[in-house]
Amino acid sequence: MTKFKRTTVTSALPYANGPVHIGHLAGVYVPADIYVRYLRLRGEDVIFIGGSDEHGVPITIKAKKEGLTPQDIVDRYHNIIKKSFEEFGISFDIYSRTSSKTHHDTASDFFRKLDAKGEFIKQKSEQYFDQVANQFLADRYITGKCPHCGNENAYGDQCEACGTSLNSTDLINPKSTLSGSTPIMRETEHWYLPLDKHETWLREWILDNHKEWKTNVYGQCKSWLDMGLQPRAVSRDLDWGIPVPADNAEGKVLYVWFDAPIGYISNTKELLPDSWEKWWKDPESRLVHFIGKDNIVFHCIVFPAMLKAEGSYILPDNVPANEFLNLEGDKISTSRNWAVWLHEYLLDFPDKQDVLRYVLTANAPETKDNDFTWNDFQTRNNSELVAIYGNFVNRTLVLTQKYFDSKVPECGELSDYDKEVLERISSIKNQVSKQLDEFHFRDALREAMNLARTGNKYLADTEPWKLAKTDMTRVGTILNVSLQLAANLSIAFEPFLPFSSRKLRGMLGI
Ligand code: B3M
Ligand code: ZN
Repeated sequence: MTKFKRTTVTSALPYANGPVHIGHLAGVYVPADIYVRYLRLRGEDVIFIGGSDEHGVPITIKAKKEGLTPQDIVDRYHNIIKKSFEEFGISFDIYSRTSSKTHHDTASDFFRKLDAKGEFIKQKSEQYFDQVANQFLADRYITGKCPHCGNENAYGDQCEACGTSLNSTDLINPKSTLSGSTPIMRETEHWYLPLDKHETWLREWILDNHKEWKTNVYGQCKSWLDMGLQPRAVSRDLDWGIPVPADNAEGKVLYVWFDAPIGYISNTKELLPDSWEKWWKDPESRLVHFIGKDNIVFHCIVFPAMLKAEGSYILPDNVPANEFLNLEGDKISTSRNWAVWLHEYLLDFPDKQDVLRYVLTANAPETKDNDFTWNDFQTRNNSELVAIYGNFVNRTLVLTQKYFDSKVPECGELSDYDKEVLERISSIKNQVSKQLDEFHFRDALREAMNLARTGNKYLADTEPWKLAKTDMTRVGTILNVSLQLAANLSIAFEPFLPFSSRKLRGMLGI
């Protein structure tokens, strides 16, 4: 943080084709929110940018299935997602959407600038075309027999039966899902970002200069770079998205992965119309992207190449991507409806945001895929949140009420033990900070919980309820120390458990 004046924190823009689930939360939004709240607590200049990703093929497929327009679909899910994030305490400074005018303009201008600078190449290729529906077919719009396992209903991009990634041309007996007809091959032309041209500086920038990135992120980048980068198409033949702002581009839109990351910029513009540039262009500004592991290549390689090609932007300083969260031993899946959906959780547990935030952080998939189970949820609630944190706060407040009528008692002479406990406060604070600076959220949370553990042990060791008969001065000192500890708990936990912290500050009158 030291060498930077301000930090722009982004979290992946969720596709507005379904609600948000615990996998998204654990991987992206909870850690991003913790980090932002932590920076705010430290008095850093920070903005937290979010929004919905409203383009891409899955949205058009969902719309067709329901007999609605893509706009209907994104309106529905954007609103659900936005509301559930708000209720869950994800403290975005802005949550906008890529169908906004600002975004369409910003992404179009970005494309135009790269085009004018000669940063694209145009290439012809053959693609499946549906003659009945009269349109080119995205891979998802084609089904056929999987060449690996024989599943008759494999998609053009993936066979869900055997998990293999496919190209639509791999499918045996391909059929268009739009009309059921057999598609033909037809020539089309697209704009490509020649990533191969960027390989040299990308290698140096990541492999030499960002060795501090998480090993999962660094490793994935290295393997992409070692395989050698290829030009990537930035346009598609599709009728939903941002029209390609160039000549001879009829029926073509910007590829969703070209426009979506520009959404971070558009949303900053919408938040700060007059000063957005300094957050994105001043070398003293720092950019941090929170994402899931499936988005690493786009944020560490493709988007930086776009920013570099444009020429006036800073590059991300860190991309602390997480691995995946499973649910009860099984992969979370929107299509199989195997997920805990945030908006449904909030209906079932309207005032238990912090419990889920706690469990998802304590069990975050930081270095490997992890599993969410309701059993673990219950255990962590009962034996950690209630038995450690809740118990300490409760005992401290009840004793203060009982013996001092809820007034903060005076602090008498401090014993060595008292001093040791007070020192623990600042050493734990440093530990939490250090872990958060390094994006180790689980360890940071564990440290914060150690403060509550310290408090419980302190009360158990000093037994103020026994001293109440003989030495009220000493009881006052113990409770004074305990109250200081509780006050600091509300700070240490603020990034993680913001609802409980606010409540605790209210109870303590701070
Ligand atoms: N919507 C993919 C995802 O939600 C994509 C992220 C865009 S971030 C610019 O996983
Ligand atoms: Zn298969």
